[in-house]
Amino acid sequence: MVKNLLVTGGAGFIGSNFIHYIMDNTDYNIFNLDKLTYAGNLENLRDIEESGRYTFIKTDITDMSKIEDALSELDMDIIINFAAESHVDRSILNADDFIETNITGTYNLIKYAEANNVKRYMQVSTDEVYGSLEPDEPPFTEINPLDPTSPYAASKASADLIVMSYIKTHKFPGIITRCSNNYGPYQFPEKFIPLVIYKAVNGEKIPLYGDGLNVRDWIHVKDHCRALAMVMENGREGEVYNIGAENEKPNIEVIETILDITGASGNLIEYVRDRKAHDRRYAIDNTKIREELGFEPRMDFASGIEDTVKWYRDNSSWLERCMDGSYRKYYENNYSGRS
Ligand code: NAD
Ligand code: TDX
Repeated sequence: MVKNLLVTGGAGFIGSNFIHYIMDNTDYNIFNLDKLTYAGNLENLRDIEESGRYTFIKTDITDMSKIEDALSELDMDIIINFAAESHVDRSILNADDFIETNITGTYNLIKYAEANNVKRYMQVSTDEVYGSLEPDEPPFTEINPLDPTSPYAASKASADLIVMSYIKTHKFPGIITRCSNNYGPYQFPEKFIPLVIYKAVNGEKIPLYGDGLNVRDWIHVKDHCRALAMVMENGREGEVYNIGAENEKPNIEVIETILDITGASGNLIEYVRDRKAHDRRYAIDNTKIREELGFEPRMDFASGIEDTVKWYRDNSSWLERCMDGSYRKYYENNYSGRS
Protein backbone atom coordinates (compact mmCIF):
# COMPACT_ATOMS: atom_id res chain seq x y z
CA MET A 1 0.00 0.00 0.00
CA VAL A 2 1.33 3.42 -0.92
CA LYS A 3 1.63 5.60 2.17
CA ASN A 4 -0.15 8.91 2.70
CA LEU A 5 2.19 11.58 4.04
CA LEU A 6 0.89 14.82 5.53
CA VAL A 7 3.47 17.59 5.23
CA THR A 8 2.55 20.76 7.11
CA GLY A 9 4.28 23.99 6.09
CA GLY A 10 5.20 22.41 2.76
CA ALA A 11 5.05 25.72 0.91
CA GLY A 12 7.93 27.15 2.95
CA PHE A 13 11.67 26.81 2.46
CA ILE A 14 12.52 23.41 3.95
CA GLY A 15 9.03 21.94 3.47
CA SER A 16 9.04 22.57 -0.28
CA ASN A 17 12.54 21.12 -0.64
CA PHE A 18 11.38 18.09 1.36
CA ILE A 19 8.33 17.60 -0.86
CA HIS A 20 10.59 17.64 -3.94
CA TYR A 21 12.85 15.08 -2.27
CA ILE A 22 9.91 12.78 -1.41
CA MET A 23 8.41 13.11 -4.90
CA ASP A 24 11.76 12.11 -6.44
CA ASN A 25 12.70 9.34 -4.05
CA THR A 26 9.52 7.56 -2.91
CA ASP A 27 6.08 6.65 -4.22
CA TYR A 28 4.25 8.31 -1.29
CA ASN A 29 1.14 10.40 -1.77
CA ILE A 30 1.85 13.86 -0.39
CA PHE A 31 -0.71 16.16 1.22
CA ASN A 32 0.71 19.63 1.78
CA LEU A 33 -1.24 21.51 4.44
CA ASP A 34 -0.17 25.15 4.64
CA LYS A 35 -1.74 28.44 5.66
CA LEU A 36 0.37 30.37 3.11
CA THR A 37 1.74 33.09 5.36
CA TYR A 38 4.25 35.56 3.87
CA ALA A 39 6.77 32.68 4.00
CA GLY A 40 4.62 30.15 2.13
CA ASN A 41 4.90 30.22 -1.64
CA LEU A 42 3.18 27.76 -3.99
CA GLU A 43 5.54 28.83 -6.77
CA ASN A 44 8.11 26.60 -5.01
CA LEU A 45 6.01 23.57 -6.00
CA ARG A 46 4.75 24.63 -9.43
CA ASP A 47 6.57 21.78 -11.19
CA ILE A 48 4.70 19.09 -9.23
CA GLU A 49 1.28 20.66 -8.69
CA GLU A 50 -0.29 18.61 -11.51
CA SER A 51 1.05 15.32 -10.14
CA GLY A 52 -1.60 12.82 -9.07
CA ARG A 53 0.53 12.13 -5.99
CA TYR A 54 0.38 15.71 -4.70
CA THR A 55 -2.50 17.60 -3.07
CA PHE A 56 -2.41 21.09 -1.61
CA ILE A 57 -4.71 21.96 1.30
CA LYS A 58 -4.86 25.57 2.47
CA THR A 59 -5.42 25.35 6.23
CA ASP A 60 -4.23 26.92 9.44
CA ILE A 61 -2.84 24.46 12.01
CA THR A 62 -3.89 26.73 14.87
CA ASP A 63 -7.53 25.88 14.12
CA MET A 64 -8.37 22.31 15.17
CA SER A 65 -11.77 22.23 13.48
CA LYS A 66 -10.23 23.37 10.19
CA ILE A 67 -7.63 20.60 10.39
CA GLU A 68 -10.35 18.03 11.07
CA ASP A 69 -12.56 19.32 8.24
CA ALA A 70 -9.68 19.44 5.77
CA LEU A 71 -8.57 15.89 6.53
CA SER A 72 -11.92 14.25 7.29
CA GLU A 73 -11.99 12.08 4.14
CA LEU A 74 -8.32 11.12 4.34
CA ASP A 75 -6.19 8.56 6.18
CA MET A 76 -2.69 9.73 7.01
CA ASP A 77 0.10 7.25 7.74
CA ILE A 78 2.74 9.82 8.63
CA ILE A 79 2.74 13.50 9.61
CA ILE A 80 5.81 15.69 9.33
CA ASN A 81 5.37 19.12 10.84
CA PHE A 82 7.39 21.92 9.26
CA ALA A 83 4.69 24.58 9.75
CA ALA A 84 6.04 27.36 11.91
CA GLU A 85 6.82 30.99 12.29
CA SER A 86 10.56 30.68 11.78
CA HIS A 87 12.31 34.05 11.92
CA VAL A 88 14.01 35.03 15.18
CA ASP A 89 13.95 38.79 14.46
CA ARG A 90 10.17 38.73 13.92
CA SER A 91 9.68 36.85 17.19
CA ILE A 92 11.58 39.62 18.98
CA LEU A 93 9.24 42.25 17.50
CA ASN A 94 6.07 40.31 18.30
CA ALA A 95 5.78 36.68 19.39
CA ASP A 96 1.99 36.21 19.12
CA ASP A 97 1.99 34.13 15.93
CA PHE A 98 4.97 32.12 17.19
CA ILE A 99 3.08 31.03 20.28
CA GLU A 100 -0.05 30.23 18.29
CA THR A 101 1.46 28.38 15.34
CA ASN A 102 4.51 26.78 16.91
CA ILE A 103 2.90 25.68 20.17
CA THR A 104 -0.89 25.48 19.72
CA GLY A 105 -0.45 24.34 16.10
CA THR A 106 1.83 21.49 17.15
CA TYR A 107 -0.56 20.48 19.93
CA ASN A 108 -3.45 20.37 17.43
CA LEU A 109 -1.48 18.12 15.09
CA ILE A 110 -0.65 15.78 17.97
CA LYS A 111 -4.36 15.61 18.87
CA TYR A 112 -5.25 14.91 15.25
CA ALA A 113 -2.56 12.21 15.02
CA GLU A 114 -3.74 10.57 18.27
CA ALA A 115 -7.40 10.57 17.28
CA ASN A 116 -6.69 9.17 13.82
CA ASN A 117 -4.09 6.52 14.67
CA VAL A 118 -1.36 8.13 12.61
CA LYS A 119 1.58 5.70 12.68
CA ARG A 120 4.44 8.21 12.82
CA TYR A 121 4.65 11.89 13.78
CA MET A 122 7.81 13.86 13.00
CA GLN A 123 8.41 17.21 14.69
CA VAL A 124 10.91 19.31 12.73
CA SER A 125 12.70 21.24 15.43
CA THR A 126 15.87 23.29 15.62
CA ASP A 127 19.24 23.48 17.35
CA GLU A 128 18.13 26.86 18.76
CA VAL A 129 16.22 25.01 21.49
CA TYR A 130 19.59 24.24 23.12
CA GLY A 131 20.50 27.92 23.47
CA SER A 132 23.95 29.38 22.88
CA LEU A 133 27.42 27.83 23.10
CA GLU A 134 30.62 29.45 24.30
CA PRO A 135 33.51 29.22 21.78
CA ASP A 136 35.20 26.37 23.67
CA GLU A 137 32.10 24.28 24.49
CA PRO A 138 31.47 20.98 22.68
CA PRO A 139 28.65 20.89 20.08
CA PHE A 140 25.06 20.17 21.18
CA THR A 141 24.14 16.52 21.68
CA GLU A 142 20.58 15.26 22.01
CA ILE A 143 20.91 15.19 25.80
CA ASN A 144 21.89 18.83 26.19
CA PRO A 145 19.33 20.66 28.33
CA LEU A 146 16.85 22.91 26.53
CA ASP A 147 17.82 26.53 27.16
CA PRO A 148 16.19 28.67 24.47
CA THR A 149 16.88 32.38 24.23
CA SER A 150 14.51 34.01 21.71
CA PRO A 151 10.71 33.75 21.76
CA TYR A 152 11.04 31.75 18.52
CA ALA A 153 13.40 29.23 20.12
CA ALA A 154 11.25 29.08 23.26
CA SER A 155 8.15 28.33 21.19
CA LYS A 156 9.99 25.52 19.39
CA ALA A 157 11.30 24.13 22.70
CA SER A 158 7.75 24.24 24.10
CA ALA A 159 6.50 22.25 21.13
CA ASP A 160 9.30 19.70 21.63
CA LEU A 161 8.30 19.30 25.28
CA ILE A 162 4.66 18.75 24.38
CA VAL A 163 5.60 16.11 21.79
CA MET A 164 7.89 14.50 24.39
CA SER A 165 5.12 14.48 27.00
CA TYR A 166 2.79 12.65 24.60
CA ILE A 167 5.55 10.16 23.79
CA LYS A 168 6.02 9.46 27.50
CA THR A 169 2.40 9.61 28.61
CA HIS A 170 0.51 8.14 25.66
CA LYS A 171 3.21 6.16 23.84
CA PHE A 172 2.67 8.65 21.04
CA PRO A 173 4.67 7.59 17.94
CA GLY A 174 6.62 10.83 17.79
CA ILE A 175 10.18 11.59 16.74
CA ILE A 176 11.89 14.98 17.08
CA THR A 177 14.67 16.21 14.80
CA ARG A 178 16.82 19.21 15.63
CA CYS A 179 18.72 20.67 12.74
CA SER A 180 21.24 23.46 12.42
CA ASN A 181 20.96 26.50 10.08
CA ASN A 182 19.83 25.56 6.57
CA TYR A 183 20.71 27.25 3.31
CA GLY A 184 19.73 26.55 -0.30
CA PRO A 185 16.95 27.28 -2.81
CA TYR A 186 13.55 28.77 -1.84
CA GLN A 187 14.61 30.39 1.45
CA PHE A 188 12.73 33.58 2.19
CA PRO A 189 15.20 36.49 1.96
CA GLU A 190 14.68 37.71 5.51
CA LYS A 191 17.14 34.95 6.46
CA PHE A 192 20.84 35.70 6.43
CA ILE A 193 22.19 33.88 3.36
CA PRO A 194 19.51 34.81 0.76
CA LEU A 195 19.43 38.34 2.19
CA VAL A 196 23.20 38.70 1.77
CA ILE A 197 23.03 37.28 -1.78
CA TYR A 198 20.22 39.68 -2.69
CA LYS A 199 22.03 42.69 -1.30
CA ALA A 200 25.41 41.73 -2.79
CA VAL A 201 23.93 41.19 -6.25
CA ASN A 202 21.96 44.45 -6.07
CA GLY A 203 24.76 46.56 -4.57
CA GLU A 204 22.82 47.30 -1.38
CA LYS A 205 24.28 47.59 2.11
CA ILE A 206 24.61 44.22 3.89
CA PRO A 207 23.57 44.47 7.56
CA LEU A 208 25.94 42.51 9.80
CA TYR A 209 24.72 42.27 13.38
CA GLY A 210 27.03 43.06 16.28
CA ASP A 211 30.71 42.22 15.74
CA GLY A 212 29.93 39.73 12.95
CA LEU A 213 31.58 36.90 14.85
CA ASN A 214 28.46 34.95 15.84
CA VAL A 215 28.84 31.41 14.61
CA ARG A 216 26.25 29.29 12.84
CA ASP A 217 26.60 25.65 11.74
CA TRP A 218 25.41 25.53 8.12
CA ILE A 219 23.81 22.56 6.35
CA HIS A 220 22.51 22.47 2.80
CA VAL A 221 18.74 22.02 2.81
CA LYS A 222 19.04 18.94 0.55
CA ASP A 223 21.20 17.21 3.16
CA HIS A 224 18.64 18.13 5.84
CA CYS A 225 15.79 16.71 3.73
CA ARG A 226 17.68 13.46 3.09
CA ALA A 227 18.35 13.14 6.82
CA LEU A 228 14.66 13.74 7.58
CA ALA A 229 13.67 11.01 5.15
CA MET A 230 16.13 8.62 6.81
CA VAL A 231 14.66 9.39 10.23
CA MET A 232 11.13 9.05 8.86
CA GLU A 233 11.90 5.61 7.42
CA ASN A 234 14.25 4.13 10.00
CA GLY A 235 14.36 6.38 13.06
CA ARG A 236 13.30 4.99 16.42
CA GLU A 237 10.01 6.09 17.91
CA GLY A 238 10.35 8.43 20.88
CA GLU A 239 13.87 9.53 19.98
CA VAL A 240 15.48 12.90 19.27
CA TYR A 241 17.94 13.13 16.35
CA ASN A 242 20.25 16.08 15.83
CA ILE A 243 20.97 16.90 12.19
CA GLY A 244 24.01 18.91 11.11
CA ALA A 245 26.90 18.96 8.68
CA GLU A 246 29.79 19.99 11.00
CA ASN A 247 30.26 23.28 9.24
CA GLU A 248 30.65 26.14 11.71
CA LYS A 249 31.27 29.59 10.26
CA PRO A 250 31.31 33.10 11.71
CA ASN A 251 28.82 35.37 9.92
CA ILE A 252 31.52 37.67 8.55
CA GLU A 253 33.16 34.70 6.80
CA VAL A 254 29.86 33.73 5.16
CA ILE A 255 29.46 37.27 3.84
CA GLU A 256 33.03 37.33 2.54
CA THR A 257 32.47 34.04 0.70
CA ILE A 258 29.33 35.45 -0.95
CA LEU A 259 31.14 38.67 -1.85
CA ASP A 260 33.90 36.57 -3.46
CA ILE A 261 31.43 34.54 -5.51
CA THR A 262 29.36 37.54 -6.63
CA GLY A 263 32.34 39.89 -7.09
CA ALA A 264 30.58 42.50 -4.93
CA SER A 265 32.56 45.03 -2.88
CA GLY A 266 33.45 44.61 0.79
CA ASN A 267 32.34 48.23 1.25
CA LEU A 268 28.75 46.96 1.21
CA ILE A 269 29.18 45.43 4.67
CA GLU A 270 27.54 47.61 7.30
CA TYR A 271 27.98 46.72 10.96
CA VAL A 272 24.61 47.38 12.60
CA ARG A 273 23.12 47.20 16.08
CA ASP A 274 23.11 43.66 17.40
CA ARG A 275 20.06 41.41 17.63
CA LYS A 276 18.74 41.39 21.21
CA ALA A 277 20.10 38.39 23.14
CA HIS A 278 21.88 37.22 19.99
CA ASP A 279 23.00 33.60 20.50
CA ARG A 280 26.77 33.52 20.09
CA ARG A 281 27.32 30.09 18.64
CA TYR A 282 25.42 27.01 17.49
CA ALA A 283 27.09 23.69 16.69
CA ILE A 284 25.53 20.28 16.22
CA ASP A 285 27.04 16.93 17.21
CA ASN A 286 25.58 14.58 14.59
CA THR A 287 27.12 11.35 15.92
CA LYS A 288 23.76 9.71 16.71
CA ILE A 289 22.23 10.05 13.24
CA ARG A 290 25.53 9.10 11.61
CA GLU A 291 26.00 5.97 13.73
CA GLU A 292 22.37 4.82 13.93
CA LEU A 293 21.08 5.69 10.49
CA GLY A 294 24.25 6.07 8.40
CA PHE A 295 23.65 9.74 7.58
CA GLU A 296 26.55 11.57 5.92
CA PRO A 297 26.22 15.12 4.65
CA ARG A 298 27.02 15.23 0.93
CA MET A 299 27.19 18.94 0.19
CA ASP A 300 30.33 20.75 1.31
CA PHE A 301 29.86 24.44 2.04
CA ALA A 302 32.14 25.73 -0.75
CA SER A 303 30.15 24.06 -3.53
CA GLY A 304 26.81 24.35 -1.70
CA ILE A 305 27.08 28.11 -1.39
CA GLU A 306 28.20 28.47 -5.02
CA ASP A 307 25.17 26.48 -6.18
CA THR A 308 22.97 28.57 -3.89
CA VAL A 309 24.24 31.90 -5.20
CA LYS A 310 23.70 30.59 -8.73
CA TRP A 311 20.14 29.49 -7.88
CA TYR A 312 19.19 32.93 -6.52
CA ARG A 313 20.77 34.62 -9.56
CA ASP A 314 18.91 32.29 -11.92
CA ASN A 315 15.71 32.89 -9.97
CA SER A 316 16.03 36.63 -9.44
CA SER A 317 12.35 37.17 -10.23
CA TRP A 318 11.38 34.73 -7.44
CA LEU A 319 13.60 36.71 -5.09
CA GLU A 320 12.23 40.05 -6.29
CA ARG A 321 8.66 38.86 -5.69
CA CYS A 322 9.57 37.95 -2.08
CA MET A 323 11.24 41.33 -1.63
CA ASP A 324 8.33 43.16 -3.15
CA GLY A 325 5.55 45.15 -1.57
CA SER A 326 4.59 44.29 1.95
CA TYR A 327 7.84 42.56 2.86
CA ARG A 328 10.05 45.43 1.75
CA LYS A 329 7.84 47.83 3.72
CA TYR A 330 8.08 45.58 6.78
CA TYR A 331 11.85 45.33 6.35
CA GLU A 332 12.38 49.07 5.90
CA ASN A 333 10.15 49.85 8.90
CA ASN A 334 11.90 47.47 11.20
CA TYR A 335 15.49 47.16 10.07
CA SER A 336 16.54 50.29 8.24
CA GLY A 337 18.33 52.56 10.64
CA ARG A 338 19.35 49.60 12.74
CA SER A 339 22.83 51.03 12.90
P1 NAD B 1 9.50 28.95 6.55
O1 NAD B 1 9.19 30.15 7.38
O2 NAD B 1 10.22 29.13 5.26
O3 NAD B 1 8.16 28.16 6.22
C1 NAD B 1 7.14 27.97 7.16
C2 NAD B 1 5.90 27.45 6.44
O4 NAD B 1 4.89 27.22 7.43
C3 NAD B 1 5.32 28.44 5.42
O5 NAD B 1 4.97 27.77 4.24
C4 NAD B 1 4.09 28.99 6.13
O6 NAD B 1 3.06 29.40 5.24
C5 NAD B 1 3.67 27.78 6.96
N1 NAD B 1 2.86 28.17 8.13
C6 NAD B 1 3.14 29.16 9.04
N2 NAD B 1 2.15 29.23 9.95
C7 NAD B 1 1.22 28.28 9.63
C8 NAD B 1 -0.01 27.87 10.20
N3 NAD B 1 -0.51 28.47 11.27
N4 NAD B 1 -0.67 26.84 9.62
C9 NAD B 1 -0.18 26.23 8.52
N5 NAD B 1 0.97 26.59 7.91
C10 NAD B 1 1.68 27.61 8.47
O7 NAD B 1 10.30 27.98 7.53
P2 NAD B 1 11.50 26.98 7.22
O8 NAD B 1 12.77 27.72 7.31
O9 NAD B 1 11.18 26.18 6.01
O10 NAD B 1 11.42 26.05 8.52
C11 NAD B 1 10.58 24.90 8.52
C12 NAD B 1 10.69 24.22 9.87
O11 NAD B 1 12.03 23.84 10.11
C13 NAD B 1 10.28 25.13 11.03
O12 NAD B 1 9.55 24.37 11.95
C14 NAD B 1 11.60 25.59 11.62
O13 NAD B 1 11.47 25.83 12.98
C15 NAD B 1 12.48 24.39 11.35
N6 NAD B 1 13.92 24.67 11.19
C16 NAD B 1 14.34 25.61 10.31
C17 NAD B 1 15.71 25.82 10.14
C18 NAD B 1 16.25 26.85 9.17
O14 NAD B 1 17.45 27.07 9.12
N7 NAD B 1 15.42 27.48 8.35
C19 NAD B 1 16.63 25.07 10.88
C20 NAD B 1 16.15 24.10 11.78
C21 NAD B 1 14.78 23.90 11.90
O1 TDX C 1 20.57 40.79 8.35
C1 TDX C 1 21.09 39.93 9.08
N1 TDX C 1 22.36 40.15 9.57
C2 TDX C 1 22.99 39.27 10.41
O2 TDX C 1 24.13 39.51 10.83
C3 TDX C 1 20.39 38.72 9.46
C4 TDX C 1 19.00 38.44 8.95
C5 TDX C 1 21.05 37.83 10.29
N2 TDX C 1 22.29 38.10 10.76
C6 TDX C 1 22.96 37.10 11.64
C7 TDX C 1 22.14 36.64 12.82
C8 TDX C 1 22.59 35.21 13.00
O3 TDX C 1 23.79 35.18 13.78
O4 TDX C 1 23.13 35.93 10.83
C9 TDX C 1 22.92 34.73 11.59
C10 TDX C 1 21.80 33.93 10.95
O5 TDX C 1 20.59 34.65 11.13
P1 TDX C 1 19.17 34.07 10.65
O6 TDX C 1 19.23 33.75 9.19
O7 TDX C 1 18.12 35.01 11.12
O8 TDX C 1 19.13 32.66 11.38
P2 TDX C 1 19.15 32.22 12.92
O9 TDX C 1 18.71 33.30 13.81
O10 TDX C 1 20.48 31.58 13.19
O11 TDX C 1 17.99 31.09 12.88
C11 TDX C 1 17.92 30.16 11.78
O12 TDX C 1 18.45 28.91 12.11
C12 TDX C 1 17.71 28.07 12.96
C13 TDX C 1 16.49 30.00 11.27
O13 TDX C 1 15.95 31.27 10.94
C14 TDX C 1 15.62 29.28 12.25
O14 TDX C 1 14.34 29.06 11.71
C15 TDX C 1 16.26 27.95 12.57
O15 TDX C 1 15.56 27.31 13.58
